[in-house]
Amino acid sequence: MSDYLAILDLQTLVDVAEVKRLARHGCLDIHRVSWPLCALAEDGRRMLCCYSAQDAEAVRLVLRQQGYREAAVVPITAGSGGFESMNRPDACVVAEWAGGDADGVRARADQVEAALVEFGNLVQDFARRDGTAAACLVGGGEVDRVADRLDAAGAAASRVWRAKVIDPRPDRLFGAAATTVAPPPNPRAAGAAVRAAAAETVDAVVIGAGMSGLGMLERLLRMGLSVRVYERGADVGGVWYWNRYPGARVDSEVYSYGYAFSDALVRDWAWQELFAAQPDLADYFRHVADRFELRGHVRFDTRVSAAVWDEASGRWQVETDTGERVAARFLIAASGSLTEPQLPDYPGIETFRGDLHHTARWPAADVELAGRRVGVIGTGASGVQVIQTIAAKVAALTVFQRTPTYCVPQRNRPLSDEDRTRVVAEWADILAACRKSDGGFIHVADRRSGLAVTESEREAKFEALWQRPGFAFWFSNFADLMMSEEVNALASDFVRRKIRERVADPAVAARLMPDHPFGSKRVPLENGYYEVFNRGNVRLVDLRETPIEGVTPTGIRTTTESHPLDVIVCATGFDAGTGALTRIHIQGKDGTTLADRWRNGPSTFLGLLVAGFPNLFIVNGPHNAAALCNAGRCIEQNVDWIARCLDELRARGAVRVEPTPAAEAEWTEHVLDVAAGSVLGRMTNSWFYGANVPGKPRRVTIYAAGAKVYRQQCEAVAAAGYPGLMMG
Ligand code: NA7
Repeated sequence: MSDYLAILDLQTLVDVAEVKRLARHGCLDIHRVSWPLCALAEDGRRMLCCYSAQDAEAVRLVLRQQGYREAAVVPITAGSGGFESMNRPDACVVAEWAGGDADGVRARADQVEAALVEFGNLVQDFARRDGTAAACLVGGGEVDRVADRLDAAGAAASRVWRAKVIDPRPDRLFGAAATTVAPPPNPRAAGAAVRAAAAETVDAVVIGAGMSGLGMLERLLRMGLSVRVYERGADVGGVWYWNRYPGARVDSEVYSYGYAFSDALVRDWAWQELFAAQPDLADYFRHVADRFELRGHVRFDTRVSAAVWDEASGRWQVETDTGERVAARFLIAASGSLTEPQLPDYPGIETFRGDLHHTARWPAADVELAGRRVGVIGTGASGVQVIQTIAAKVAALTVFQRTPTYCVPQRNRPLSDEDRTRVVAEWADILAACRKSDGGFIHVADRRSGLAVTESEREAKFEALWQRPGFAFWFSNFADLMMSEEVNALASDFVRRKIRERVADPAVAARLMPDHPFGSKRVPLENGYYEVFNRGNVRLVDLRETPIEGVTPTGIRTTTESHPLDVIVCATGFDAGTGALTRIHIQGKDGTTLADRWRNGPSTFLGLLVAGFPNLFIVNGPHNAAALCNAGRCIEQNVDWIARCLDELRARGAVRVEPTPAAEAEWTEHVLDVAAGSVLGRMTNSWFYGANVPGKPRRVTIYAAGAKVYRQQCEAVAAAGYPGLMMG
């Protein structure tokens, strides 16, 4: 790795939050560029950025994808200890020299140092590799005086300006976010993560302001608790803040998806489509935050970097990447199950010269696709939505498919006033249906076995479900669809026949037909997906026949061919279930981190609590039903359960809750058994099992018995007085 410098002339005003946002852009991970230092001009119009990267081209690609197309990238030497050893004040004066000066070489750097020595704090002299001075940061002094001293020394700078010094990296403790499971840090050494007790104390810290975080916040405020929420994004919405890719939309009938805690909200919010698109969902969450006055409790652009349980005070000591510290009795992880994007690690990916984006880090300013050659890697729910949305706009679309998926028709449509009136009138019935559904959707399973009917009845049932919108085919199907291999095989065959009917070229149709059990991987909903492959500008590349060998500066190379591309879209999924939690240094009572505890896979009690981590609740994480559910309903149930558990503590005069190791072991074993006994156990090559993340242990992360059974389990624990939990 080498060090590089770029000085950016900013067209729009930039502030610290914007720098932090830029630092989270997925292109830094993709091109393996570390951005350890930024000096931002006080007027927000200029920025000096230092990078460590493989080569200057990688830095240029990052800058291009962040919207800075013209920036010059200069190789520099960053001092003997590199950026880490630098003495960083909060503010500095930047002096910069344009162009090289062959004669100046070493002398110039010496002159600069001599001129500035009086200021006592020459932070860094960024010499070009050819020896000429490029820029320097001066920790003390005023702009005019620095400029005068340089003039007097014969080393006049082309510009001198005052700046704030920022470490843009999102995670101070472990460096740039890893794209694979982070190796567990040494708990003792990392115990220094939270260096001093926090000055401020709140009842609860909530991590994340997505659907779970806002729902939890609203509930805790109603209970009279003081709450601080930390959110990595610049606004509320979670999944709907980050997943801005073309065609992103919800797979739940949207009226059954929103919050149910306020009848007035249900009555007033006018959804426009049966399956709302991302911009409408983002609007909805902004509306909720404003209407229920939640924003004031949220710190945006702030990532929780560490939370350490302090046994003496019985509190979590929480630290953020902005250096904020707060102590909290309860730590509630509302960090989501599908949060950490997973990028492919094909050799050469960092050399690609076009635009390369992960669906979950799509830039706010839309990416130019019209008339360009686009490659999409991945055909899960996100890939299917992108592909069907952009196929008609781009010059050429190449779909790189590793595993075909069973897609069922979404049958989206606009909602009318009449629809909305009906939803309000039938609201109680809608919620009741969701409670009966295995997925928390309005789709409730047929109570019959698929083998208890005649072949023609079964076929008629499959066809009727196929014609209905949403997940009817999955969740209103025969009761044993996911448990009986035979019934599942019949349903799988039905969907394969549908694919064959819709794709003109039989060879392409064959490649699009999955051979794993229906529902053992997440089923995408589609609107015209299969017809895309009948278009002249679309090509399907089956990676099982011709794997990708690598990415080149101009495209993707498989074992047989080079595919020239202008844009690569990685719809390659997430480090699901555990990824968001293991990337935070969450340290329990014996000094062990959660990442360490889950080294061999997650282990939880009800997917909500973890032994050894007192007062930590997980709203949407591994081993609870929320990850594979109509999220609104499952999240709401978990929020409710956690809130009632806190009420119970209050009623008992207790301040601490933690599951026993035995209760945790029992629940975890149950989760593994259920998965093994269902058709899921026959297809462990999915994110349900962590298979999409190299090095991640293969252990099921979802609760395969579904939302209805999960609710019953949680209710049984509450009704029995919380056996398995230690309260004190
Ligand atoms: P998914 O469902 O995890 O899909 C990811 C897709 O990307 C899937 O087709 C993967 O193939 C493919 N993939 C992943 N890594 C690679 C590499 N290295 N090379 C080629 N193909 C790859 O993620 P989504 O974002 O679509 O959906 C996630 C959830 O978001 C979804 O379930 C909804 O709940 C919303 P594979 O199947 O692993 O062979």
